[in-house]
Amino acid sequence: MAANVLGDVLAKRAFRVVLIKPSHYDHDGYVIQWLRSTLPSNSLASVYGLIEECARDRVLGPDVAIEIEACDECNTIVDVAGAAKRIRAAGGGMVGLIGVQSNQYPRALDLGRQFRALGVPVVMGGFHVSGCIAMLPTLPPDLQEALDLGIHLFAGEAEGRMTEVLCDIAAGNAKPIYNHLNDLPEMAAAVYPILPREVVTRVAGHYSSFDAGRGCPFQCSFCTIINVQGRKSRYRTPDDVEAIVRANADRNITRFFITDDNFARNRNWEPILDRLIQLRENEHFKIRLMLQVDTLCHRIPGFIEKAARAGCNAVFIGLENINPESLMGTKKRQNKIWEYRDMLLAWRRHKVVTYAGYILGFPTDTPESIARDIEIIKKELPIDVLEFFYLTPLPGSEDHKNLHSRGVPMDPDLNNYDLEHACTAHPKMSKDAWMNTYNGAWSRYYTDEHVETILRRAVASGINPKKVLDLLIIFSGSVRIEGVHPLQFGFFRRKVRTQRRYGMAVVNPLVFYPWRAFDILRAVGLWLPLVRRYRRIMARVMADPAAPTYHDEALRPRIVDGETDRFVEAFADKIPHTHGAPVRAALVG
Ligand code: B12
Ligand code: SF4
Repeated sequence: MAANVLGDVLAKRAFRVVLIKPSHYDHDGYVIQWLRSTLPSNSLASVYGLIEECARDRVLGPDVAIEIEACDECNTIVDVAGAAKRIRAAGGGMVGLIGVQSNQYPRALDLGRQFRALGVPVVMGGFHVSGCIAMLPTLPPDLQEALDLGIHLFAGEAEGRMTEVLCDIAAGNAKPIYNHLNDLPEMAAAVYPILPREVVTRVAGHYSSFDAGRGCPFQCSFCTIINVQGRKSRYRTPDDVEAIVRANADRNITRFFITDDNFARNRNWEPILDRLIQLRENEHFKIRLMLQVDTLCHRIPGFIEKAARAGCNAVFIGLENINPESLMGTKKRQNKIWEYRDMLLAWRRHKVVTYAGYILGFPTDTPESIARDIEIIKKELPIDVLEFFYLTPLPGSEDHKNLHSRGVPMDPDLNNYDLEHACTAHPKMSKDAWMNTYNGAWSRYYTDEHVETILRRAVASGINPKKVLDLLIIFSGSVRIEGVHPLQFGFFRRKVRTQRRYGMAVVNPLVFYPWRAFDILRAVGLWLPLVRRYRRIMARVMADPAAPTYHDEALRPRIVDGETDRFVEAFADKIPHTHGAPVRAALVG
């Protein structure tokens, strides 16, 4: 773990805060962790920044130095006994379990249990705690279990509230639950996320993160965010964003994942991008950005152009589904499928790689309709990376609340709420059919033929094909080889024999290590041929003199000479009559 001792050497006492962002368990009960992870944890950076502020302000008294250490369990093995020893050696402190999602809750509880057994105070926060407390009428048994272990729960956002928590823990009179859900902090001038360089460099590509805003105006029923962070846009100022970039640049970090769920709806997007453009173009900061946006972002004048000038080279788009019926059913009314291609082409014109999320298991979905839709996407939409998720009733969402209040059975194992498992029954697909459809979706999209098409489209659009190739390798192999979603992927999987899920037996070393050796060889034996195959495809594309002029249906603007594209025609009878929607007669007539 990286230690950042902020205490003044003259301080007489120390209070050590150990921040851990827990991971979750695989099917064998081992923690999903890697030598290097691929995405940074913004929750960890946010809480680190807040504790650092408390340390600077000496909130526990002028003679108490607050020491902080932080780790993301996705890329670091947690040494529970060692951390407890360091807290004792400091003379006191606490463990913070940070940004705990529902799927990470069982792992967080296991870590909490071990620290509590060693007498260390533990506080847990994040979306599971906040989502459950925000949406459920009573405390669910899993949260009660944490309270019974003496773990303190924090619901809501911690900006401006961390001093209270630290002081209460230090005084030994912390509350069981801190609930700030009805009191969302302003983000202007709020303390910003930051991490020491040695924590950031455990993420491949040395990406750091910050949220330029919170809250989203839309109302998707599967979403937890609106019920925890609200529907009103709260945002940081350009000055704060500049300060974040400068603080990171001082640590030689200039790549950022801006974690706003929908940066296009951040009311301050333009001044923020203008400031980043200024830093890049006038002061030559080598800023690189990944953004999350909605499918209507191309309608905002200047948005895509400014995002690209500010350094955005990759964008996550919540496509979710191409069937308008499914989108309406989950209140995702803002997704207009007839605009998808224009939006994707607009990003391509600025050489930005597009990732699109696709949710499987809407009530009208069947294995056949999903197979058909994926084929339509491959042919008609110029997406680079497509990633699949199960429609999941995440605690904190309206879907979860409704199922809970109607007593509909849901998977009792929270570890499965990772959008990679079927957590409740589907009206048209059995659990097995849904699972096969999910696994089949990856194979159906990432065929060698389509990988070649994506690479050809990249070359024709001037997008760096090497970057696209690396992504295609990861997204194609992650689920099929490592058994984890690409958003949880990292480089070189680690499995610690002794860190197994609570209640599962620790395997004898004579059995574990040969099994693990076989496990590693199996993965290498699957990755190598995949990498070689994709590189051969790339070599073929690059050697083709016609590659720069490649053209296909997906690269064709939506309306040419008054003719509408076939993508929209396929769903003509399902498109609702909303403002701007193509009229059915015009499509099929
Ligand atoms: C960035 C992000 C990621 C990143 C990084 C993870 C991270 N948490 O930083 C990546 C891409 C890795 C990721 C992946 C996944 N994510 Co994600 N992610 C987000 C996102 C968009 C932003 C997180 C963030 O930075 N929020 C801002 C911070 C400041 O808020 P916060 O985490 O709640 O922390 C505040 C408080 O909770 C509190 N707090 C938190 N911890 C603690 C601890 C203590 C001691 C105290 C006092 C206070 C405290 O203080 C913080 C500051 O105010 C959120 C949505 C959102 N708007 O938050 C989804 C979200 C957290 N993710 C979600 C999910 C489901 C996933 C995945 C499982 C799904 C998937 N396959 O994509 C994977 C899991 C993989 C993994 N190993 O993490 C869900 C979780 C819902 C739930 N009930 O579990 C969310 C809410 C989005 C959604 N779909 O609804 N995610
Ligand atoms: S657009 Fe995204 S963040 Fe906004 S409500 Fe829908 S799922 Fe949630």
